[in-house]
Amino acid sequence: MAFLKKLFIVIAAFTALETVGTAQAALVVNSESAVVNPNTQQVLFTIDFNEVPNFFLVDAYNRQADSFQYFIEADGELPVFRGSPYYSQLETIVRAEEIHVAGDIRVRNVFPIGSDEPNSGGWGSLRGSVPYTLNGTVLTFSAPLQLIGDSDGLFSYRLEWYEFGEFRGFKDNKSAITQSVPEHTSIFGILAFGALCTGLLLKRKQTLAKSVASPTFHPQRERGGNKYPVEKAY
Ligand SMILES: [Ca+2]
Repeated sequence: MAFLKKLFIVIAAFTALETVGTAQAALVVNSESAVVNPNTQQVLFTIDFNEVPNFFLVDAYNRQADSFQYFIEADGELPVFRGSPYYSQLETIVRAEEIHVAGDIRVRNVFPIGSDEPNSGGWGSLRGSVPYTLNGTVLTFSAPLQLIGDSDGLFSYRLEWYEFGEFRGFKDNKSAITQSVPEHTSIFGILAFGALCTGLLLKRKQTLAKSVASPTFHPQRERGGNKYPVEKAY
């Protein structure tokens, strides 16, 4: 029994160590999404990390402490890495690995691979860049659909994340589209409400005018049962 007790204590200690190690070691993406607004033609990317990422600390090889990349595939199919070479179906690379250079997220062409542009990470030429917002562990940024190489709002992607250039994990997903109310409908709604109000107002005015022109019998008034005391009328 004593042996078993010792064994349990050892196992418990290892488990505790492992838990602490996991919590402190690796960057993890808890959740993420890419939501397209068809009215604005913008994509809102959101990532919720397990800890506040550090994009400005770099090592001797100019690799960021934390970074991520999106691999965009405009046809909307999964997996995004298919065919030969594995990146042949991709349209765009979205790189957080270059945040430490100019403070923004860069959007690059896939081809030509091995471009010698500085900071490209071996991917193609620079197409554009977008700012991001970091609120605690939640990072968001918006990009025009056109900039990420899509036209209909339906695309698939792989999100990978890294620490000092070391691969830490990935998520494959597809874009979602917001169910927004078309603008013309809401304007129509406002106009319809306005017309209804005007109509009611006119009707009320007409009714008032009618009652002034031809007073009707009010038994309450005749009996002095008004809201106001009779004296006030004099
Ligand atoms: Ca598409």
